[in-house]
Amino acid sequence: TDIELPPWKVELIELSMQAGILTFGSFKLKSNRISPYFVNCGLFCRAKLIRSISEAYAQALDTHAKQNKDWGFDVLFGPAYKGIPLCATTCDKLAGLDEERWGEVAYSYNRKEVKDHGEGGLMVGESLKGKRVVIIDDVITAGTAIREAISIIEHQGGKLVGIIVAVDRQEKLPSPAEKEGKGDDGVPRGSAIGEVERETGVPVMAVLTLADLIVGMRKLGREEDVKKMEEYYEQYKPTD
Ligand code: OMP
Repeated sequence: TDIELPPWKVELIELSMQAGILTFGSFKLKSNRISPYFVNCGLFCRAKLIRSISEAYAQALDTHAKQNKDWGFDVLFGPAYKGIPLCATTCDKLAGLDEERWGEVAYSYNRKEVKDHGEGGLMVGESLKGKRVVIIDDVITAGTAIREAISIIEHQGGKLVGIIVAVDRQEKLPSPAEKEGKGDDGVPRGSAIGEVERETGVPVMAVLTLADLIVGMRKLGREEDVKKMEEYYEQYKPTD
């Protein structure tokens, strides 16, 4: 974790801490792991916060496209609920960055309950059928939420070409016992992101990683929290 962080990352981490998006305590995760930190992207709900995070997503997507000339996408899919404001605001920022390249990109999201009147259906926004789709989501831990989003895209006839999240927690895949709530078996495993990349063959991009959060918190003088994050990382760090 000796990496130098660009100033915008330190600022984003500081803003997130002030807004309670990045919090410290004891949190039970979807994967049943108990974490000393939690990232609540639902709280990017104030003007300058949603602006910063959507700009960061847009920058990351634009940079990836510039570095991979044959890569691009038609639709940004934001899984309900937390992905919904993210896909809309990031689309807007993409057009602002480079209208020529991104002006025709669309967004789309799913409903949690299928609507049975009016236009009906599961999806809102651009159809995914035959389109190149990028998933935009909040946090990856074990990859469960992302897998659900991937299966929606498959059902809708879209072609997944990438995934972007705000935070990659850089954790190893859970063991079968862990999934049943029995705790970590201490066996080394690959990362959740690596596994998703192998399964899908598409890039998984992250605005921030746990390593970034650690460096940022250290810069902000929060040594106590840094220690807890490092201990947690030691327990769940992936082999890749
Ligand atoms: P996985 O499905 O295990 O990858 O966990 C990711 C999901 O867990 C996210 O989409 C969130 O709903 C939630 N989560 C957070 O929002 N922030 C965290 O710091 C950790 C989690 C989590 O439960 O792992």
